[in-house]
Amino acid sequence: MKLYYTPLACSLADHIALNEAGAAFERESVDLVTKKTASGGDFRAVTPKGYVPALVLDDGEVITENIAILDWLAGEFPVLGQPGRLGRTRVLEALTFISTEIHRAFKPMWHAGSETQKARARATISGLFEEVSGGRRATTCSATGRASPTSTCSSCCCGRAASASSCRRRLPHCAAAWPPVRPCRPPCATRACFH
Ligand SMILES: N[C@@H](CCC(=O)N[C@@H](CS)C(=O)NCC(=O)O)C(=O)O
Repeated sequence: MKLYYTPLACSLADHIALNEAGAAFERESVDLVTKKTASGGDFRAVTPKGYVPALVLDDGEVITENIAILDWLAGEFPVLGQPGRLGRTRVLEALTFISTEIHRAFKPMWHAGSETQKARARATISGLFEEVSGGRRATTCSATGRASPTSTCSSCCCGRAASASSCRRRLPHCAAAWPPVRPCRPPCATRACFH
C-alpha cells in the first residue's frame, strides 16, 4: 500500500499508525498548493478531493478521510485499536471528536482569520485538547505501553491528536497559547514520520 502525505499535515496520523503497526508501505509526499506529488504526478488523479491523507491499497482501491483510513488500519493491525465490545466504538468516538471538533477549530489559523477569530480559536482549541486528553488523567496504551495523549488509548487516536496539534510547530505564533497535549513516548516530534 502507499500513503500520500504532506509533512506535518493531518496525514501524520496515518503515517504514525503505519509505522507503529510495523506495516510495509510506500509513501509519497504531496505539495498541497500545486497538487503535485514528489515524483511529479498529479495528486488529483489519485483522489479528486486533492486532500491528504490518501491510502492506495495493493488492489488499487483508494481510501481517503482520516477516520476511514485509521479505522481500516486498526482492522488490519489490531495493535492500533482497542479490544473489547466497545473498543472500536471508543476509537471512532475519539477520532471523530478530533476530526470534527479539534481539526476544524484550527481553520482561522490556516486561512488567514482575523486576530479576533484566531484568539477565539485558541481558547476553543485549549478546551478541546483538555477534553480529548481526559483532563490530563494519565492514560497508558495497553497495546504499546506508551503514554497516550487521548483518554482513549489507541495509536490511531494518539496519532490523530498529534497531527491535529502538529500545527503548533507550523504556526509558532500560536505555540504558547495552549498547554501541550501530554506527550507520546517517544515524543511525536522525534519520530521520523513527523518530518
Ligand atoms: N476530511 C479530511 C480532511 C483532510 C484535510 O483537511 N487535509 C488537508 C491537510 S491537513 C489538505 O489536504 N488540504 C488541502 C487543501 O486544502 O487543498 C480528513 O479528515 O481526512
